Amino acid sequence: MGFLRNSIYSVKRAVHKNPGLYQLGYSALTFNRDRLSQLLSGGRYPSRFGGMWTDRDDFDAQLARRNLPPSDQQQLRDWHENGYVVLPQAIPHADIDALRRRFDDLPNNAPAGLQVTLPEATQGVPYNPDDISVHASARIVDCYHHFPEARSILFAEPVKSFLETVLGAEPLLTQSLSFQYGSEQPLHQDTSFVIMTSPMKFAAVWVALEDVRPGSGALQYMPGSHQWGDFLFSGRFKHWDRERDGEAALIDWQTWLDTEARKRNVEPEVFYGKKGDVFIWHSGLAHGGSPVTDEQATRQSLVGHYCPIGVRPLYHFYKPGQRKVYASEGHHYTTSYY
Ligand SMILES: O=C(O)CCC(=O)C(=O)O
Repeated sequence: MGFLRNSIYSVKRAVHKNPGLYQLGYSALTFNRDRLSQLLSGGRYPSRFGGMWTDRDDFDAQLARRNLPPSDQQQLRDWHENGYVVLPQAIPHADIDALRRRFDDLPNNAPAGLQVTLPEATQGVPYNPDDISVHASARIVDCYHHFPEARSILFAEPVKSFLETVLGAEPLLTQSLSFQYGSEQPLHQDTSFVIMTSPMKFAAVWVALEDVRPGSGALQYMPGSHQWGDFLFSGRFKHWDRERDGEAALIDWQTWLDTEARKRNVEPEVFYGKKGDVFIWHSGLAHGGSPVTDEQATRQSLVGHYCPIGVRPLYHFYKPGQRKVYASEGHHYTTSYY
């Protein structure tokens, strides 16, 4: 498998020198019916990379066709306009306490091979409790693979039902991040780093595992930014690739986000969720972690990223050993780490 992966990376490096060829190969490799149907709909989305039915310019007609109860319709109008929704108290506290007990126990009893990502490392590193500290932006990745308690939360009925509605199919959980402290990650759109075969057709779920306190680095976001159109990496791509685009492209993208926000007078808003509240954002919504000003304040939270079944995370192609889709109690997930 290592040989296959190295070969894939060598081909990728070679075609980086020709972005047109890269784009052609990339499109052929990631071709799927879902993406095709978005392309055939002929420019109905604010992004040239398509999106969900809720992004279409005939959203009102699409909504009317679905015959939903009035409260669901309002929620979907908010999602369409703002790019996020809040599901208050969607997760039972007992489920959260069960997962927190797992986390509390990690320093003594971590699952074999558990991984963490750190901003300075390009890949996951083995879990080490010393890495989990304030300002470290450490994230335990895909804990749902190890802990059924995390799957209960990430597939809680209100969460799964909303995702299924906007994605138009059963959600496939492709990645999770667990935070002990605020991430302090600059405002960004997931589409640059979380790569799916339908680049705009995925969503993220943020679960408050405790009440979010001022100073703990609350989640912040730019309402409506999912409709700002496309920043193109190397003039063609929705996602960033370090080798292809370089670090400087990330600065250009940040500048673009700032400019688009200023044009529309949009300021970041902050989510002070209570334990059990859920914030769901659209793949294109600019969001991040606000600065941590109280170093004693934890901000325990769990994030999941999902695409619809039928779409795939790109790691299924460049990490062929990680293509497996796991079934668990009627839900489906996949992981690039385990
Ligand atoms: O929770 C946060 O502070 C940010 C999380 C985030 O940006 C992400 O998961 O994409």
